[in-house]
Amino acid sequence: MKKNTSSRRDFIKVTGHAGVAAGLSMTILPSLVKAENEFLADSAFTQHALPYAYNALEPVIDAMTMEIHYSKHATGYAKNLAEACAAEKVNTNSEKLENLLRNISKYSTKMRNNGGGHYNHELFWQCMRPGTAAKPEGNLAAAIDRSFGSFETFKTQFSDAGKNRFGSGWAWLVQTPDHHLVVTSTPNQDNPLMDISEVKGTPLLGLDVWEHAYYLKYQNKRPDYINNWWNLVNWDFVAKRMM
Ligand code: MN3
Repeated sequence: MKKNTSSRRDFIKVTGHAGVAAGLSMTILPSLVKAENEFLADSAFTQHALPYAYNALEPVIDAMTMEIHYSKHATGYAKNLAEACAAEKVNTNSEKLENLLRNISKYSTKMRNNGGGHYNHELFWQCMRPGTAAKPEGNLAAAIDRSFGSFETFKTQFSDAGKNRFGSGWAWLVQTPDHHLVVTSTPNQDNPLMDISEVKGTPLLGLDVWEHAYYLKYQNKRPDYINNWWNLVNWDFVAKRMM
């Protein structure tokens, strides 16, 4: 594995589709640069390159965890999604992944687990960025205040959703169809786009609370992982996803 220590600016000079192959963090799709809110506009069914190096999120998330998470777990979801699409006659050139997820009850469990797994991880990588802790600004900050009362109240609700998810799953900040923001959590690789989800809407921010996301560094201490994870949130990306 080639180590990459260049800055984000250097990453975005290099474009291409090399992210389809596991373990390549040197490149980023042009679509990710131009409009992050349309992060799945191109080749939504394939795995894109990480927008930063495996070690870029240290010390919050260690390089080994990122490498295994991206190149084994997430790559596996993308591969199994491709198999499910082939078996269930989904044309990945014309079908929209979001649309498939909105109708997931019509497909197999393999499609649900891996379509969700692939989408959730592609979103998750973009929801994080190297650097120092930040807070939401502008419209997103105002929407959070309107929906939750304060940023701190939102943070507590979201953290609790992650801490209290029994077993494996995700915590989400969701924009509902009537444009409210809500916090929810889903089991396994489900997400709020899915028609089987209790709370439905557009996932703006997702947090992976599967043990594979934190166990090497945090072991059983999921709350510590969640508390530290706030330092990584890419609020600009989250804000751009609001409709
Ligand atoms: Mn994961």
